Amino acid sequence: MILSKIHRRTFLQAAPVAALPLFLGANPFASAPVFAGQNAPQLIVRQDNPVNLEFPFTSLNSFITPNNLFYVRNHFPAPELTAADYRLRVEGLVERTLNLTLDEIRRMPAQTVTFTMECAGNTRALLNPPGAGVPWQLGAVSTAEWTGVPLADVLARAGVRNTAVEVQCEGADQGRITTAPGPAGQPISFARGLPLTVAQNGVLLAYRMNGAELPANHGFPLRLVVPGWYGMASVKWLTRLALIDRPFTGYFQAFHYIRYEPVQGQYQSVGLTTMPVKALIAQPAADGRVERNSDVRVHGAAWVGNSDLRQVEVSTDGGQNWRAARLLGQPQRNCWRLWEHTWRTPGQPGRVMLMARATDIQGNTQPERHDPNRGAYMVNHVIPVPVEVR
Ligand SMILES: Nc1nc2c(c(=O)[nH]1)N[C@H]1C(S)=C(S)[C@@H](COP(=O)(O)O)O[C@H]1N2
Ligand SMILES: [Mo]
Repeated sequence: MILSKIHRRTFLQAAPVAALPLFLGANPFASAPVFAGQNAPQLIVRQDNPVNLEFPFTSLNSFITPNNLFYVRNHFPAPELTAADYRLRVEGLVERTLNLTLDEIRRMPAQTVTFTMECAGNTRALLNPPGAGVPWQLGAVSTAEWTGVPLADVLARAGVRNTAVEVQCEGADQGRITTAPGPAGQPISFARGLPLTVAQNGVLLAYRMNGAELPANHGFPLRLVVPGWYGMASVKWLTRLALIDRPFTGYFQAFHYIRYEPVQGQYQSVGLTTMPVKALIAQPAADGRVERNSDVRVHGAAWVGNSDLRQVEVSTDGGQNWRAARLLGQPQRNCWRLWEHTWRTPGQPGRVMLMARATDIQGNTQPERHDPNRGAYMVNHVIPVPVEVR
């Protein structure tokens, strides 16, 4: 099987551990696979079963991520749904219960949105110590053009009663929770609650991805696309929408994808929503080598959910001095922006720490350190990238 081949190749290319005087603690990339530039980029296997695949971020060279390189985050094995048998059930606090076929959904007026989706656990493997969960490094983030029907239109067709406050969105994938703590016994499905105000505003029921039919691993035949929000909101293999009169408290809502926030001296759990501002460096890659006295292109991507970027800055001296990077292309709401900076390398050989830092139009910038109240989620602090000048 092709996956085991990728698996072997990826894990054999462990980078050497290096001494890093400028960074507190260990090299965050100590076990990072080095991208071999001469090979065609491939997804990096982070977990076999269920399959979890990372976009090889160091190969970033286009705004749109091709479907075969778009990261995959599955909690359970992908269900095998067929277009013919598929139904979307809309029920709960509605005037009319619906059982829509795929054809009925496809016959409704379609829209296309481009959206950068990031898993809330992206970059957690670079925490020190690494965060628990799928060990994502840089690439649990990708950008695609999604085509489908506005969720608002389907909800209008069902007629939402005015007591409804949320849409409970359920996928057809199921499994037992084996990692404690979790609900024991019966299999559960992946389900999330979406506030109606969000559900009726720019959320899509997508059946196409980058012009192609939605691939199996990305939710065939129908998935939610919630622009600006972390990926967990974009429920795949969507088969049921239930209008409910209180916030949903299922396992993937109340136990996962939360952070803690002090409210009057007490810590309360808060569900994750939109992606805070973040920039990552694609090249040079961690532990890469560059020639001294030369011009080197430092480049990557930066994004923020439900806001806009103001600037991306680059430091080539471990965070002492910062220079504005060049933002490429045009800004697009809820999409990453590619950026670059030309770095004149030092005349002397040695180790250098590269950093990138993005700021949004509200002035929010990336923190220097991870906030432990976010657990292994929402990792958006500045990530130092060690590079060897020779
Ligand atoms: N039904 C279902 N939907 C799901 C998931 C899942 O496991 N099952 N994973 C979620 C998470 S955590 C993320 S980050 C995105 C990933 O979407 P992708 O696999 O298309 O990249 O899907 C979300 N939707
Ligand atoms: Mo995720």
